[in-house]
Amino acid sequence: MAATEPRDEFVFPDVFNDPDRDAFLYGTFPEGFIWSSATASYQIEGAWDEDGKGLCNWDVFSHAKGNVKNGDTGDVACDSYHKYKEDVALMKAMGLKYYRFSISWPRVLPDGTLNNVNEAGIAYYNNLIDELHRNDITPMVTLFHWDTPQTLEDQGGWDNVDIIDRFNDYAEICFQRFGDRVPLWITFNEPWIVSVKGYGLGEFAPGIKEIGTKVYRVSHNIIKAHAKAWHTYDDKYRKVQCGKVGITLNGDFFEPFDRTKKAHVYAAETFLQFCFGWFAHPIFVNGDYPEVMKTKIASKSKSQGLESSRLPEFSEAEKAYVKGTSDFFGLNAYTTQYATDSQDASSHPPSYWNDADVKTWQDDKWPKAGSIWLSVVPWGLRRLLNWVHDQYHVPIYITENGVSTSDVYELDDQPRQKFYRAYINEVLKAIKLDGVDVRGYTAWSLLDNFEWASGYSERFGLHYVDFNDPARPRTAKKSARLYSQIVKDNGFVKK
Ligand code: PNW
Repeated sequence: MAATEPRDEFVFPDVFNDPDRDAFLYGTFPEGFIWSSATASYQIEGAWDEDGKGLCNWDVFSHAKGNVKNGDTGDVACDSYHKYKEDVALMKAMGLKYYRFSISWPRVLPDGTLNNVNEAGIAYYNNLIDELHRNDITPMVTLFHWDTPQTLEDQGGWDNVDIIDRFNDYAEICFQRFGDRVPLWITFNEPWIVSVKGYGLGEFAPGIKEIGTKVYRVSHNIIKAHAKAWHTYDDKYRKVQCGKVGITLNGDFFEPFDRTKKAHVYAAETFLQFCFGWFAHPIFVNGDYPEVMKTKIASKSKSQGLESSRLPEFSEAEKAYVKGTSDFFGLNAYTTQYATDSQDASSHPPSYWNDADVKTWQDDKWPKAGSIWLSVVPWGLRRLLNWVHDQYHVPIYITENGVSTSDVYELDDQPRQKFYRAYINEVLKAIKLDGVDVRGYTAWSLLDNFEWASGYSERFGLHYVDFNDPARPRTAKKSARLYSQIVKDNGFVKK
């Protein structure tokens, strides 16, 4: 190499140093690119029983012994119910123009129904939204980020078809009361996690373990509830409010372990369909599940002696109703796994995991984070963006991306700084080099917060929160400054 030629720059030179794949790209994002950060109601608000809020499933789940690490709960969390103005000031200081937060359903409708509308809860979100606008920050609002009203959970939660109408009522009151100031709505955050972790593995609320059956019914109802809320907006609110309504899906990227082997490529594709396609194929393609899911689950069900498939079916009318009900693809992306065909493909017990006939794992060499499932694999994000784009041809908003560190007080959070630099750079490559239509990027999370079953033991925040101090002081980590600089430059400028 001639001495004058610029050298490739790598964020993780020891692990990811393929010049074609990993070399850092300088450049800027399209004009108007949306830079945001995110939180969720149960993870930050606290005030679990204040001002008329009803119980949610996570109140009950976290209060029961053994469900959450160290017995942590969201009772106080970041106390954002009282400190929301401080949160807005943090975003303002970072130069962020969008904020993704979620509404607590039982704070607005304490028993989940329109029988009792909690005006104090509505006032809280009105105040938050107004405070955001005063600071020139646009709200991107998630209707359901996992905190189901307990009264509805007691009636079967997402396994009871009645919840579809209850959710639609709740969505509609949100459109009515907040929609004049909210241009972007997300119906559901990560239905995959709700189904698989909540009703399949029992690791998340409501703690049910029916991984072979209930998971498919729960997802079926969520897809219908999403479609119904989208239609409600489309029929009655879109014209006046001019907003967009979408869904946020999560999943790892699945990389064929050996791209020269057909079976590995097929396995990776199959698992992408089992994760994303499960929801995205009905909503974005044709109102129905991916063929590979239908075929595999039907044949496994048959061999298990069942009369019909464990995967429910959509009627023709339902297919037409569900198809095309999302104005954008919300993507939450964190990590990557290798995939191969499963050597010990089994049908027993009936299980979501066995249904796919795929084996997945992560490479020991990949950098680790503070969460067991999260390996740091920047190039996986670019591949995932390309996959979503090729499959669904819709605008993509990255609604979450971020990294955890363990529970230590560390303001110079090097691993997080490297993570954001590397991952955001892969988004730039997807846009500039591959032509993927990505409209926005959202960092998870604005604050350290209640990380579900891990409680406060894993920190995802751009800001450190001291959970031992009743005042819950927030302190910017260095990653907040780094992210703020990327936002200011609208990308990466060689200095
Ligand atoms: C997402 N996993 O959840 C959620 O939307 C956030 O509320 C959460 O705090 C964030 O990612 C970080 O975890 C996930 O175990 C929870 O693979 C668990 C997993 C993935 C995503």
